[in-house]
Amino acid sequence: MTTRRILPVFAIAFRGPWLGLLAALGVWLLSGCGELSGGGSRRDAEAVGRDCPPDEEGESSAAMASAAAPLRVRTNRLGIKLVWIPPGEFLMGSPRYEEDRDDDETQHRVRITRPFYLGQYEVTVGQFRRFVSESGYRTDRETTPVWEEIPHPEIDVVEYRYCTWRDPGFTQTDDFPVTRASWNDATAFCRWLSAREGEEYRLPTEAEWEYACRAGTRTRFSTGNADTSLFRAGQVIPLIPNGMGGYVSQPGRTLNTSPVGSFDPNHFGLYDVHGNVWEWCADWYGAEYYRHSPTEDPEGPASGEHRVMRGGCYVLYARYARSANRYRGSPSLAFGGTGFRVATSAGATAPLTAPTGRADGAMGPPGPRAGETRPAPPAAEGRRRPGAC
Ligand SMILES: [Ca+2]
Ligand SMILES: [Ca+2]
Repeated sequence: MTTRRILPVFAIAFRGPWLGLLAALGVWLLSGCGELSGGGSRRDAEAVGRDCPPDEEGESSAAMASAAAPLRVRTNRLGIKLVWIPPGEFLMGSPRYEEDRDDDETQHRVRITRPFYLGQYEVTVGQFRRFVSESGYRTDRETTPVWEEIPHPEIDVVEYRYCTWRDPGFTQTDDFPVTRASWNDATAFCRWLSAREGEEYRLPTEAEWEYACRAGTRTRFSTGNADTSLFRAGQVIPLIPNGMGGYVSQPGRTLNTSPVGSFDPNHFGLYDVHGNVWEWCADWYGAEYYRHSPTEDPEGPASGEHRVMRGGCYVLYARYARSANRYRGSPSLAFGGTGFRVATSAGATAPLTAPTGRADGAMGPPGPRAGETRPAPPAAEGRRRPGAC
């Protein structure tokens, strides 16, 4: 791995306890990276009638049937593993009773009418490096550097530096997710990948992303409702409430991203949909969009100021990684938690064929292959009884 510091560290400051440092980091995230709560209004819930009460929740039959089927994965020439996602119907957004929900999560029914492939993992540093080396692309962060504070709680200091995807402020290998990728960078990667592979790659729509993330569940996370349920499935800030107004840290966890696939997948076989890095979606963000969204294959507002990102990231609490949580940023925004995964509709309607092999030069982490069994369904808390509300 090549790590390059654009500017040397010029200052080392701030001494304080571990939790104080994390609190400072949280303040930075909330102030420097934008507002984390969604827009919209409390009117949203009333606009679509009642939400499903907890005891009447149904489950997506297509998603559940798919969960029992063999995992269908193909690997493209770059080595990106793509999981086949079946068409289906689901409730997008969150019910009014969901803890920590924002007003822009009005629950509404959505149908994904066409199957598609979605990256099994977030795009990695190694894959992004191939893109940059072959195309000469310079990211938004490289053309417009941004000053950052990088905490080092293990030695009780904060350093200040310019960070890019090459140098995130901690040691990374090629299997880590790329960070500090803007929406512009992510879509440039998709254009390059499309030309290289001879098939169209794109970012998932926001609806496709949430459908794939939930994989048939309606709970706060694909793992259940409790924050602690997420710790086995995603890299979020390693703190949990101690019940006395404070937090305790999870032993053995770091403040960095983790190599992709380090945690349990959801039962579509997708890794890191919760946490690690935020994932850019194709859509413009619309705070009111859910109130009038088309039912079939919604693609977001026709125009806007911000693009959508989903899934939370490694320096935020679990609640930001909820399946329904929405965040957004300008297309050029890139910070420590911004990454992406790719989608393609190419070949998604073709019948299942023999497992595909990896071509020469393929890159990417290991993972389930076509024909392998899907991961076990989530705990009972994350499953729902048949029958829609
Ligand atoms: Ca939000
Ligand atoms: Ca993620």
